[in-house]
Amino acid sequence: MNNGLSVVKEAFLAAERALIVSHVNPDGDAVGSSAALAHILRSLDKEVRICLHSGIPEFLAWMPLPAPLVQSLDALGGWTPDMVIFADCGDMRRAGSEIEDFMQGKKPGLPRSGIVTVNIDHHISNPAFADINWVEAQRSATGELVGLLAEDLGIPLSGDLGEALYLALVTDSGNFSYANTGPDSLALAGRIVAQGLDVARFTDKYENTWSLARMRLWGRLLSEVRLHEGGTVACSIAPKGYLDEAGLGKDALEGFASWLRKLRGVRVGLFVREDGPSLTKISLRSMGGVDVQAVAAQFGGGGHAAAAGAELALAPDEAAKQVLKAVARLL
Ligand SMILES: [Mn+2]
Repeated sequence: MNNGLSVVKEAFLAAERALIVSHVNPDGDAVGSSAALAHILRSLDKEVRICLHSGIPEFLAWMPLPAPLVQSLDALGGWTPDMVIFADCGDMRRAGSEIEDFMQGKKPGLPRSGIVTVNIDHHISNPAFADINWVEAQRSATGELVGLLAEDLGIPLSGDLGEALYLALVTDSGNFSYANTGPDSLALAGRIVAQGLDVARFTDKYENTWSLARMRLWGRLLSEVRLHEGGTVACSIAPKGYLDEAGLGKDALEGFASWLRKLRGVRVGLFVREDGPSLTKISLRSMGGVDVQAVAAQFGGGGHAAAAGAELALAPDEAAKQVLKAVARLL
């Protein structure tokens, strides 16, 4: 059941100790929404903790968090929440196996009973897994919902809160360029800027931070892009050795998949990244209404119609072959 903003607002006002969780390998929407929710709850004088199982990636390390960050429920020590909020999690598994255990009442030391769970998200496949669910799939970012919640509570979108929300919006809308960009997301961004966000300073902090090694790695990958299906599918493969040689982590490839959409005539971009032996991450991006979420789902992943991903227990070349076949069937 989808409850909407007002039920979430009541739960926020009633809670005393809130734990915010988001998905593993968090992106700007996950981190921005989590930070923004923490700002909101701090404004309401609640105790807040944030749990991100894989921590904050280096490219988002500059984001100020108004609450302690932990990477596991055990690290909370004796602190027990009375509300757990899922931000930007298409399903409960995305928050990590430990959180899933908690949801199933199987986490030692943290009983499921007596804790209200809240699910705020914009993934179309979200099964409304919490006690209270606010899922709007047409929203560009989870941060868009969080911004509406802040406004409904009368909390100004200024300072660090505005910046966290803006990060969420620009991340999931591709700097307001994807099909999910609409009047609502642009108007919210406008209200954030009207309340003081300096767009150029934000861009300097967030975008203009590349190392020469990263730029050269992208150049190498761009020079190796291959076209398939009569030029409608672009594929790029990043063997782990490329990152190792460049002395870079996988963060350095954040955003690369979306870059493939720039090729004229391409309807689907496939980016294949080798993370380890027989462990490959695939990222799919699409244009013109091709639903790549359906392809990602075939491989146990998920996401949105125009941006989806999955992890495959295969070598990168084999993963690319299988996913390209599934994409071809879709076109
Ligand atoms: Mn999102």
